[in-house]
Amino acid sequence: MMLAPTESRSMMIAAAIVIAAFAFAFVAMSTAKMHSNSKKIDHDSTRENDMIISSEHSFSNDLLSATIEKVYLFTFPRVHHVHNISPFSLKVESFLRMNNIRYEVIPTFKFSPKGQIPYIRLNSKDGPLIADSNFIIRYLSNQLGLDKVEKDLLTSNERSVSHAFTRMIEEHTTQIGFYYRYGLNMNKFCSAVIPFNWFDINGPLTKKGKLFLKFWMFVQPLGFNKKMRYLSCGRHSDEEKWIISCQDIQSISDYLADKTFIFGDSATALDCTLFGHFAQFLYIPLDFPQKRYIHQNCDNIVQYVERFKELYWKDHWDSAF
Ligand SMILES: N[C@@H](CCC(=O)N[C@@H](CS)C(=O)NCC(=O)O)C(=O)O
Repeated sequence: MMLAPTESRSMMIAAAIVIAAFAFAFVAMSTAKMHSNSKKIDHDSTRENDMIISSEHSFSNDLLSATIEKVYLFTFPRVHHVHNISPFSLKVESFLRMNNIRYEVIPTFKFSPKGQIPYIRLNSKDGPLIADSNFIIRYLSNQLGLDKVEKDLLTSNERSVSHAFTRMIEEHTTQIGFYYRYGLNMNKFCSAVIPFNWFDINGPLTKKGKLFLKFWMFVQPLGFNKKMRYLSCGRHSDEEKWIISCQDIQSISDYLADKTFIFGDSATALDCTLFGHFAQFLYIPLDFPQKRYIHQNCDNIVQYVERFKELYWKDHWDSAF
């Protein structure tokens, strides 16, 4: 069917209008997106600046003006051999014990707003919350003046070492240890340390508790192996993972040498960190490659971990099991 010239002209005009409308919408949307991105960038850079300005604290004024009467430490329930399966919780609890801070452990599977364990609440079970072991220690140190003590005790070089070793063991060495126990040996790990009623924190053994344990044993290896794929150290072969994590351990052993604690005669926050992580390798009855390495090459670490446990945990370590 042929169109009359006037009809074909009006169809072309209609098509041109539709195309122009689409083009306009596209440009408008792109501009809006660019605008919102630039706003986002401004917002982010402002936040970053705030963080830099307040890098000493980065805690709210409410938290900074709080007095600390008692600390409630929210963490997983106790386990066999290593007290807590979270090295980060062991570290915080060690810090509380080392500094004689009044505390109570609240066993839980409820994670912090950051999606992790441990966290603390101040002065009551629903008091102000602080999440992440390093934030907790920084906050308590700041509030109780312990940071000044540590500043007087340590040189600036030692403080840099403390920072670097903390990051290394938490973000690298221990992640490889987690991969060994969760990614490759979840069943053996659970049989070794997890009490059969672990998930029954509020009462006697329930069907639900048993089911949770089964579910966790199924999902934890999947979740952790997925996480490992996103970590740079996860790209190496297993053999290489053991080697690079043992290199971390060797560097700590070399630095510790024959000192009582990592920086000499007095224990500091870094000793709490190292204890929390090494205790996992040494006391969990699993054949960690890192454990074998420590026993063969780093007797000073074995002695050091025992020394710390004896001094700051004593009978409390074994009391419940
Ligand atoms: N940076 C955190 C790490 C805490 C952490 O990794 N906790 C583990 C339990 S040991 C956890 O909550 N994992 C769950 C997750 O990260 O999704 C800290 O120092 O507290």
